[in-house]
Amino acid sequence: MFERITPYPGDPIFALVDAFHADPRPEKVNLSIGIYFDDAGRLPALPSVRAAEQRILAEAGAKPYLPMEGDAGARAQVQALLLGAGHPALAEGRVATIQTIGASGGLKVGADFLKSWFPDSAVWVSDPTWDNHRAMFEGSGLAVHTYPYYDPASGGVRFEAMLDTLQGLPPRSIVLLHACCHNPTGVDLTPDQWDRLIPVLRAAELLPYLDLAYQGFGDGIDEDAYAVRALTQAGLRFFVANSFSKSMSVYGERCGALSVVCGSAAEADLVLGQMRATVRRIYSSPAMHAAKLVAHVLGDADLNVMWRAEVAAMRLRIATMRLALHDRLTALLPGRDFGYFLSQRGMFSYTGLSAAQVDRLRDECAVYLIRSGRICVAGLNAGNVDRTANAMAAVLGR
Ligand code: KET
Repeated sequence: MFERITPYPGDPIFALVDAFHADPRPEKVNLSIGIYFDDAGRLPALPSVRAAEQRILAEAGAKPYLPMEGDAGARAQVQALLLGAGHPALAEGRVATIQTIGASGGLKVGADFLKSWFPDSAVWVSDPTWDNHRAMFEGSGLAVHTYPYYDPASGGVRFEAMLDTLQGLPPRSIVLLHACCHNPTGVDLTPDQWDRLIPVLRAAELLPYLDLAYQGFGDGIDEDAYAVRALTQAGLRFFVANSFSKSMSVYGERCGALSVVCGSAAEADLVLGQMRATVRRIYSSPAMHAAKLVAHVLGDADLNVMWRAEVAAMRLRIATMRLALHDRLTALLPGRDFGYFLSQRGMFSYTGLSAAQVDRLRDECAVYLIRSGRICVAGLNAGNVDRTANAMAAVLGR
């Protein structure tokens, strides 16, 4: 019956985490997965989230199913976080939001929804992107292509080439965009570039799909929502999947949402209805604890302030590590330009290290990063940044 099933080679990111944990070398450094670690190398439990959990425990009671679309309080908080409280689009009722199983669940529900209602549309993702984007959309039966994005020569965005490609796409093509903290490159569009992109999306009648997994890790919680707000302001209809995995350090709780900004309340009702139907067919309804966490942390004024400060501290620590790695590498290899560590945004840096150099870092120095050369800067700390810089300099210098 099952002999013909091919073996799963494993996911490149999760497999590397397993390899890291199995490595007996005590000095090992984990820069693989997109997880924020504190300066002691620990996964933080944010005080705002812990306070929310205490309240949730205190009021623990019956545990009915949530509705397919999730908890109303959590959904309203997500909308306010994305657009800013009191945004006219919210008052107009033209945003349809469902609580999802992390951003991944949101991306998947959106992909299935799009396959049902836009079956002839193809998906266009940045070159490069998070590998799972392609896997998820292809898994829903949609064709996936790439548009030009990262320019290895300049370390910037091939913005004109990106616009050229996008303006030539068939109407209703789906364009996956990283709202901030581009994974894997750390290279984002500037607000000016978003402002130039939006008319192109509109003129070509494209369907933007934003992935916002790192809100708060770029320039700030509101700053990182620039794309969401600018697209809404421009009157575009679009999808946005957002995550709290990183910003609340609740990876295993699977807190996320999918929102669709629509043209009217009537449209939003139709979209919400079919998103509910899509959820019912996949996992029926989302998780209650995840909903309560989001609703409490964002919905309680004190916890919200606390959380914003915690996110700012994580963002600042990453910036400090970027600077430390930059300075150390510049001292070790004075002829080279490591300015990209400072200009890139979010958890990730694209180092330009080749797969062979990445393999050497792992084998010879116990420094783990994925083979694209992406490092998770949030895995660096005061105790390992010098060692990491020395190891990188050694493989770069030879
Ligand atoms: N979108 C992006 C762009 C992303 O980098 C991740 C996770 C997710 C969505 C998933 O978010 P969640 O809400 O937890 O479902 N990325 C890291 C971990 C992973 O690969 O799953 C990473 O790239 O290392």
